[in-house]
Amino acid sequence: MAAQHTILLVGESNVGKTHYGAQFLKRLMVKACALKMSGAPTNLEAFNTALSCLTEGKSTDHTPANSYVESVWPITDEAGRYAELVWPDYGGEQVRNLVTQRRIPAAWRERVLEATDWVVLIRLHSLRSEDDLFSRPLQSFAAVAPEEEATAYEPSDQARTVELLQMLLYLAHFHLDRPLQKPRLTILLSCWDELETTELPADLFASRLPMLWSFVRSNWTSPTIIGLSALERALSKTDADQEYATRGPEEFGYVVLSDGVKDSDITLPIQLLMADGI
Ligand SMILES: Nc1nc2c(ncn2[C@@H]2O[C@H](COP(=O)(O)OP(=O)(O)OP(=O)(O)O)[C@@H](O)[C@H]2O)c(=O)[nH]1
Ligand SMILES: [Mg+2]
Repeated sequence: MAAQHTILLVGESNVGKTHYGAQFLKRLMVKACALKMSGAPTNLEAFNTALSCLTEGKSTDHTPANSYVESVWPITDEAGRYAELVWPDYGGEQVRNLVTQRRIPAAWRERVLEATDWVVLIRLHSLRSEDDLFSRPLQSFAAVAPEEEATAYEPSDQARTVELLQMLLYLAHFHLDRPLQKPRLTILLSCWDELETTELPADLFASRLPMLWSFVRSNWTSPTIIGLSALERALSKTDADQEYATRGPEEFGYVVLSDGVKDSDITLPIQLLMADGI
């Protein structure tokens, strides 16, 4: 029986969801990965613009805030396992709004309930590292006038992400009395090339976002942390990258697996989920 892998792909605006989707799809189309397209994909429109920009060596635009499209890609892996991959593309503001408005639209509730695997994209380079008790002396917090503090309060990027995961877990009726095996959680540290690091993805994650790491590690039995560079380098919206245009976008992009091994097959995070079974 065909497994349906409905990915709950979670990422705020500007983390690289659209470029990853387009690069993934391109790999499937030109057969430059271990996964094979084994039927007709549907709803490719969401990625058409991105695909044509990448072919010219340019990056594509921000996805409109209210848009939400699901594309379905029938795929088989090297062991012959078949899956329908349901891949969404949407404006990342929707994810930010779930937390700030503390209301889950019905459509998002359904998506959370239907998802088999959770894949969270985090772009470390654009996250703020907050001042806290560990980086500033206590007096500097006491010195802030109470009213000022009240208006300026905003949860940190880490706290917001923990809150988001907690809301999703609650919605999906998962209990945290023991660490979860399902839904499997994969964290992709996107735009890995920007970080210019040789650290292991999990080590970097743990040192940059210790609170989030601790939440993830204590609530999932085996979270997977992978570095992802869907593009391999920064692209401009206006000036074409000639090498991209001549060699083709499928020649660019890589993942850094948990053990630090770099691989040009950016579909690997999904292959790992398929190999693990449902
Ligand atoms: N350096 C580098 N830049 C990347 C990579 N992937 C995406 N980008 C850039 O990051 C920016 C955001 O990428 P998008 O794919 O549009 O992000 P998104 O998550 O779809 O954002 P919204 O549509 O606003 O939700 C774009 O300017 C991309 O060119 C990468 O692997 N490396
Ligand atoms: Mg987008």
